[in-house]
Amino acid sequence: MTTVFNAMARSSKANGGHPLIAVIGHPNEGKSSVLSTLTEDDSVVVNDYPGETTHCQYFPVNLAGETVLELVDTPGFQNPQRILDWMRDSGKTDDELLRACLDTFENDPVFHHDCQLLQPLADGAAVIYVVDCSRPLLAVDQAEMEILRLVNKPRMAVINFKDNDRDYLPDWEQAFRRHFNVIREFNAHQARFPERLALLETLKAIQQSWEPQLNKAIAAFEHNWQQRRQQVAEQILDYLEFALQLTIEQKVSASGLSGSGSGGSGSSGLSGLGGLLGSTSQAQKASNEQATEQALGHYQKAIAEREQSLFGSIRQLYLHNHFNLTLPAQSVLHQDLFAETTWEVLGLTRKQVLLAAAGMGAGVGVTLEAAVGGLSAGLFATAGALIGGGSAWFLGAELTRVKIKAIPLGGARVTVGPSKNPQFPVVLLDRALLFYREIASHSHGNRTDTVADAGNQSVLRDVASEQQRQLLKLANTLAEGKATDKDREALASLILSWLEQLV
Ligand SMILES: Nc1nc2c(ncn2[C@@H]2O[C@H](COP(=O)(O)OP(=O)(O)OP(=O)(O)O)[C@@H](O)[C@H]2O)c(=O)[nH]1
Ligand SMILES: [Mg+2]
Repeated sequence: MTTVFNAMARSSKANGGHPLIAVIGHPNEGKSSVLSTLTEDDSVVVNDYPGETTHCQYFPVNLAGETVLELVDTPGFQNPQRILDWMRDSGKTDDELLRACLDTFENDPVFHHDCQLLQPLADGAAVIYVVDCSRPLLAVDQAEMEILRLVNKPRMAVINFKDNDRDYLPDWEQAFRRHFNVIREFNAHQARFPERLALLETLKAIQQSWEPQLNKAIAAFEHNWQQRRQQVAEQILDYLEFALQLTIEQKVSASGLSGSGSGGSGSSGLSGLGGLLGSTSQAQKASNEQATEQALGHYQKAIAEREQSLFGSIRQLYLHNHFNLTLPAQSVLHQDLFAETTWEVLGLTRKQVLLAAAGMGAGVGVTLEAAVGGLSAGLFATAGALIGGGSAWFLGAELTRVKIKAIPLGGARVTVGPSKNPQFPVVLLDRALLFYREIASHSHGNRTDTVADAGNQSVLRDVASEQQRQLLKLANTLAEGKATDKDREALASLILSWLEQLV
């Protein structure tokens, strides 16, 4: 997919008529973080160290080859009081003041940052003034705001709370009222897509002539997000199809068998395996066990790898390309797909499975009992434990079929999969939805590990029972390779409707 964003061209000027907005403020207040979140660009440098940004960087937002909006990251003010004193003495205002100020200070290294941040204003930029209002208002802040008032560019104040302390807010608000028409709270670490759009909406109020371009940009952002969600829904569908249809075959070495597969007949599930094990030698049992274990291992690995590739692709679609964001510590996604905890926390409840699967007929079959049985009793134990544990494992909770079949010229073949467990698609889907929720709600300016936890519990336990029924039915047709285009479309749109509710 081509993204609407393009942060490559970093030296553009507002000569194309599109809105140009400089993000300005005191050092270390979160300017770069706000810009990163607004442009969905995690290549913007954000750092604890004040003075991280030392020169302007331009971040155009491109839509179908056209720049509709451009944000400028700027260094923080270094000498606001001295600049303000000079400005007051100059007796000038507006553009004349701006130009005179740049002419006077641009070759003085002491004023390098101040001139850098004022330059975009001379190029026609409006101002987003970012302040962390969880700290007290200082004289330098008043000086910065006064400079912005004197040069008189369209401007809004953006309150970015770095802490929860709101005690100083009244002082700030009073100062803002003197210098800005528009004031908006926007948290660079927490703002999600709707809040970002709301900020763009607000920009219309500071520069009316930009309204058509801003409307166009907002519509394009919305369209782009819809497209991304559709892509994610399709990718999840492909992943489900892969996992539900997967079978792994493993040859059992003939050397391990005492006879030439005499006991092995075409068989499936517990009775087949039990029959085979009951009538063969110890060596044969060991070989069968080993092959089954290997096949189950390959089966789980193939699905886990496919899940990781899906996750990587969702991450890319949501433009988390540079910063390796960490999921909340308590997220169930830290657990393996086949870990017991995963199956306890995700999937439907016993009652929901029974209700949703009612009337589905043989498609779910014996595994329905399995799915609502004791899921915690070693569901994904290794094959060794599985065989050693005997029937309890299978009857308790069968994830997938294991077939062992003798081969005419000696040896046998173990087949694992496809899974007919009705919880299987639900757990796979629940994990994909959870991952999507974390990624799509993670703001690009947030580079810390303290991601707001959106909750760990199953998404699908909370959807309407009719949707759960539909999901099980459609997943079953997918698993059996009988899904028509209409079934696939129905499942994709069901997934899409859940994705839409998550951000
Ligand atoms: N908790 C929290 N921290 C934030 C927020 N915004 C920024 N920070 C942190 O504040 C520090 C400075 O953020 P930057 O975005 O680099 O600030 P800046 O204003 O661009 O800084 P300079 O370029 O150095 O002037 C970083 O450690 C950020 O993670 C926020 O909304 N919440
Ligand atoms: Mg910065």
